Amino acid sequence: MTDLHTLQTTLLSAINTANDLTALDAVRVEALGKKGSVTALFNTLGSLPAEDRKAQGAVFNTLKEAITTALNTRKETLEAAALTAQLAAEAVDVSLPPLPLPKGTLHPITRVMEEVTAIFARQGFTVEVGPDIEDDFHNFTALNIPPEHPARQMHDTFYLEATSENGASQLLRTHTSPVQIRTLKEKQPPLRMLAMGRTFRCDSDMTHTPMFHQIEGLVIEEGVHFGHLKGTIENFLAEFFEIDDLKVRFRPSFFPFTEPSAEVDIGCKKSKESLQIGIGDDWLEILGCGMVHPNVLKAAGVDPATHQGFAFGMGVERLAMLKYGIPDLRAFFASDLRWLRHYGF
Ligand code: 2NM
Repeated sequence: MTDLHTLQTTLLSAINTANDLTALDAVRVEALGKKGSVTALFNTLGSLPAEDRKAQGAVFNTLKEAITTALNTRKETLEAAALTAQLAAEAVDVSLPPLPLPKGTLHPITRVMEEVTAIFARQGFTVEVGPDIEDDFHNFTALNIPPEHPARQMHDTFYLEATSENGASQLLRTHTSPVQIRTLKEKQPPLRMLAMGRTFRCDSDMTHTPMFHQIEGLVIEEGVHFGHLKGTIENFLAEFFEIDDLKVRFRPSFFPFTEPSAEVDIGCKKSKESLQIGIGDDWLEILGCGMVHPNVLKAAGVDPATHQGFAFGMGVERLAMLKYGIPDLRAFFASDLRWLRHYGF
């Protein structure tokens, strides 16, 4: 009996200290396998007197059941621990992007806006922002485009159905100039700023998309004159197109918000197949500019008697097409991955 008790204690201890399922199964085979220690006990029954067999068999069965129960309990514990460990090891954060990480690129529009920002930042310009949804005052009236002015029709404005709190009609800004008005109202001159971003005009064909991008600049400083405007623009274009002796031409023009106004061309060579910037005797229109109209300064709370300034504006898609040789405007917004990978940076 003492032997049986020792055997049970030894086996139970081995079961409860088995650290994994393999070790536990080894204990099971040691006890209950064909040549196991508990199996061996049952093999002794045959040699016992018939009247003792039943009682002794019951004792062995009790032992076997105790061992079997302990094996099953330990097995469940080890399996649960193994599952917990496996779940922890295989944990996946489904919010992460797939690996290997797909490589993204900068859209050419973003690239141009960053390049222009870098060039003007060296001259002390800041970048200012304003809303895409504007009111009539900031988009038109303050820019010397009063109601019934023909320039309003030129802009093919998208009007919203809702009106703003003061009853004024809301619209999608047709240029980034309202950002200049808002900035001037808030900050005191001297001011050197850029506004850039989305603009909207109800126009869609080979060379127009209803949403496009503009970059505009404004400098308001005492004593600023057209010479500063010319120098700023010439320097910018040479830097942007990376051509030191780029030919630049100013042509008289008209904008309601500037007086005098000019359109600026750069020297190029046009042929049927291609366009080369920096060589040749042809001209390519690239931006508009001028001295800010006194009415615009007044509308923004600046006294035209003490301050003047210049402003300029250009289309981002056009700059990108010229600098990077992108032929088709409408591809900019088609979200074609092959195009984005080809022209992205
Ligand atoms: C252009 C051409 C000429 C311009 C004017 C202003 C403001 F708000 F200061 F009056 N911002 N941008 C301007 C002037 C824009 O784009 C072709």
